[in-house]
Amino acid sequence: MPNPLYDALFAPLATRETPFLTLPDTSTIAGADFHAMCARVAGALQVLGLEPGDRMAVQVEKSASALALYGGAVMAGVVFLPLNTAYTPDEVAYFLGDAGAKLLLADGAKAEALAPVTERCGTELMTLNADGSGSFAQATEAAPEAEAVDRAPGDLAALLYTSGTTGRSKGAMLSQRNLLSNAEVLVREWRFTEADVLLHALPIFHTHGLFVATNTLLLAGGSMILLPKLDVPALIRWLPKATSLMGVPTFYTRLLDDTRFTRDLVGHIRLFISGSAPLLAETHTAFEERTGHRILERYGMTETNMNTSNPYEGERRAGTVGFPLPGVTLKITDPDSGAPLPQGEIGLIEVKGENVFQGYWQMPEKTAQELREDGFFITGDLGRVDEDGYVTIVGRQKDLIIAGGYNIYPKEIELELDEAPGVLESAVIGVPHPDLGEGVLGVLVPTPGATPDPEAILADLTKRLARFKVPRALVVLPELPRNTMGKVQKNLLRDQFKDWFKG
Ligand code: MCA
Ligand code: AMP
Repeated sequence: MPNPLYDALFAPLATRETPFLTLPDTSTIAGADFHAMCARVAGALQVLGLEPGDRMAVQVEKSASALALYGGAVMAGVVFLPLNTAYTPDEVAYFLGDAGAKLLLADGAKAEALAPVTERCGTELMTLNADGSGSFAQATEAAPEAEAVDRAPGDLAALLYTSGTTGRSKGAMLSQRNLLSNAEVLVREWRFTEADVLLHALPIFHTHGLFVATNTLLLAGGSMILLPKLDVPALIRWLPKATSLMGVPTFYTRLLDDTRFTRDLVGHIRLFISGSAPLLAETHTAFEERTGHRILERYGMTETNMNTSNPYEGERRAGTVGFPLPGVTLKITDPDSGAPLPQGEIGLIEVKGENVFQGYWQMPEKTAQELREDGFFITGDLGRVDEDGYVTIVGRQKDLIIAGGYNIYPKEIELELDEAPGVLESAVIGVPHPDLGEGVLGVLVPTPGATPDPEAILADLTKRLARFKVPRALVVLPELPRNTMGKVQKNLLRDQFKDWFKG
């Protein structure tokens, strides 16, 4: 019975006796053993009554068992909904309710705080801890190894939430075909083979660590060294055993900050890839000077997987995101009229291809705003294509901050700040940050006669919002700069506070 994503990515593991995963303690998990873990997850999901098309939300620490949840979901036809481990129970509640998730898998340490939320949402709560224990772990031990169920290429494999400019997150519906077509292209374009060992230190709740990294290595028949998070000393220990690394720009700036990161250390590496946020040209240059390697920068989105990439062979041009990938059509359009612009002009980047998602979960209007009837998706990124065909991202039309590769929508934070005691209104901006690329800064305007207490406001915010979204600092201004239409001029604020996080 066909299940295209399973057949291409996971089925080949079933007979593989060589390691698919290497863990931080140097132990390994053979392909066949990982396949069995996935099959038991699928078996447990079936015993629990989840059917193909049901949504399973997952908020667990990174581990081999956590990765097997993805494989098990693919086998059972269950839609995989991974959640950032930093999300608070309030934030998780929104995703469970919106997606109508049948099951939430969470770390045992968070179960008590999440129980009222899952009860309210009618979602079953089970636990899976990083050490492989928990009620779901027990369920998988008792479960039979299931066979993969039948799936069509257009069936949903995953629902990944992206924050929204209006403050409400939208679930990007990704089909089996969306994921598989992109993995096929990336394996070819980046020359991944079964000889590859990827050093995997990204989170597995986002497209980058979950699909770009994992799907590509699965399809190529390669293996991964699975580290729980970015930890530079661990990276330095493991780099000599790897052939490739994928990271957000912070990975590369932090490595460069360490004197042990040398050309000798990376003699075994064939490819460094960067994405999710702009890689500064100066990082690119410093990296090449230190290691002799040119980082390959690519550009993608949750809604589209990967759209463009610098070439494997040929010039990897600093400050650009390379060419549209095979199968991806990219055009630059006028933000007002939607009409295509002449080559070289700056406009909105639109993309079309098998990689482009199926729309936003239960949001037909939002889908219609961003996904044109002819299949072009309006990315919200501003860019241009130079005469050689290289795409450069020059900015964003969407009001979005990218800190350390995490997307943060100012509106969500402004809505909270506006409610804070003594605050009349607020504006949240991203300004240059030496480690994270952009850092979140909140600007407050007090209600007449009031003196807002930034520390108390931030402490309160932390209860409701994931910490990475909480502004690193709050500043108080008598008023916000506005244009004649009354719109807040965030560009002026960004300029005024551009040095806030510097030195
Ligand atoms: C952690 N903190 C952050 C971030 N990460 N603050 C802002 N932005 C962040 N990205 C805060 C924590 O809340 C905490 O705050 C403090 O920093 C230390 O936390 P810790 O966990 O120790 O941080 P870290 O381990 O140093 O993590 C930084 C990191 C990590 C390595 C940059 O965030 C990371 O792995 N980012 C990758 C994100 C990613 O995979 N993005 C791909 C999205 P406090 O001290 O207040 O408690 S997919 C995508 O964008 C598209 C599809 C694409 O093209 O890939
Ligand atoms: P997300 O919605 O989390 O998938 O983030 C997607 C956004 O990340 C894109 O719309 C871009 O704004 C940004 N992005 C991804 N890769 C790059 C890159 N190489 N350079 C600049 N921005 C990037």
